[in-house]
Amino acid sequence: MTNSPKRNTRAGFATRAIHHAYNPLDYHGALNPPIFMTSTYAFENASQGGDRFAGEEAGYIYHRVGNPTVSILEKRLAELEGGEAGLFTSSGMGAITAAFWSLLKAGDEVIADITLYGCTFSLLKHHMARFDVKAIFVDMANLDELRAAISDKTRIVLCESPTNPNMRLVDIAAVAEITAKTEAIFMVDNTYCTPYLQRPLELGADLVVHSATKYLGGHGDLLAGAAVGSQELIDQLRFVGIKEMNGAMISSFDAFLVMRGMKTLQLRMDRHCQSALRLAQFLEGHEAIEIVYYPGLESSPFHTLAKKQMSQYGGMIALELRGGMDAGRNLMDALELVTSAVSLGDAETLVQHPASMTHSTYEPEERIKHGFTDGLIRISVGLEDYEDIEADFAQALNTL
Ligand code: 3LM
Repeated sequence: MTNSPKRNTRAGFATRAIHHAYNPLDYHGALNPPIFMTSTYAFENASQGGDRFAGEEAGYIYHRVGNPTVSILEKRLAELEGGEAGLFTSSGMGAITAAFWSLLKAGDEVIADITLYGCTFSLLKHHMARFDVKAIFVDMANLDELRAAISDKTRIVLCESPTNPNMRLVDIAAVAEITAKTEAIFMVDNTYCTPYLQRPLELGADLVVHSATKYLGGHGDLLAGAAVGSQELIDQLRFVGIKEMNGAMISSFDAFLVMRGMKTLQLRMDRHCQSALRLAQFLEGHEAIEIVYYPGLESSPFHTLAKKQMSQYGGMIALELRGGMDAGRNLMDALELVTSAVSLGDAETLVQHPASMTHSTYEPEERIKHGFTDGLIRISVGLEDYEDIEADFAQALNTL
């Protein structure tokens, strides 16, 4: 697998997203990487097999530990995130649990921001506790809360930015400065941004995780996850978390689909961001709407931070209607083009109600404590003609 310097180094983002870590001439000229559909790999002889298992010789052994199609994708994402090594998994939760299983032991503590994707929250709050790993939730917009919570038991500090579902931002460089003085690994879920909008490793984070189901795949047709970090960290995730604990290896077919999606990542993200900014501005001016949460709006308390750490403001919007939860559900039902569905980052504009869907893992009083209300509606702005998206929201809002 040649990573030809002529083709790949110091090229722009889109060029690397299309070419990095693959040279067609290494594979019979095939423009696209072959999909290696194999669970196991033949050894030349017994000693070679033994050497591979012992890590004394490079080479593939078994799909759960590595596959040539997946390797190309892993190198490509690592390159785009600015990390040494990458790992792809069968889902975003597969990547997050691979990190937890690999890095945590009984007695450790994880400090997480108050707002997280619902299943990540539940994993920390309910399930890690069963293994004597304590989760401490702090408002990471308040760095003093973080400083006060960190101790020698802190093994992982975790945040999303922007947060799912309420679009709060965490100052990644500021958190990294604090965690750098400790033994803790600072892990950022970069699903909402992708490396095109934000590169947490360059801001000082140690580990980036993704739900590649979302913008990286980009077409709502697969489930995948990823992690990027130092070779040492990624080796731990691969050889402990994936190989011996959760087994959440991505299929080579899904790896091919993610690679196909990533070829248009920059184009798609530009469009998601442009349409989301316009829609947020339109929604903010509408009389039925109480508040719009979007870091691109001048009114957002996170606008200055967004300009500092993101190159654009992303494709996700959250809002509260004046009529609260009932109005939110009525809005969802009145939309005609826009689809009611969870997930995000697809070509289709999607709308969902976090309190009863993605974030129903929080108790009602927890949702308030963790920064979002039962009336919140989340929009994943798609790639349709902007005018059609706005027209659908306009007609649906007018029915309220
Ligand atoms: C959702 N989110 O609609 P998978 N990290 C973040 C995420 O948003 C997600 C994951 C990790 C949604 C999925 S809800 C049933 C649908 C920031 C997923 C987990 O395992 O690939 O789904 O990633 O917000």
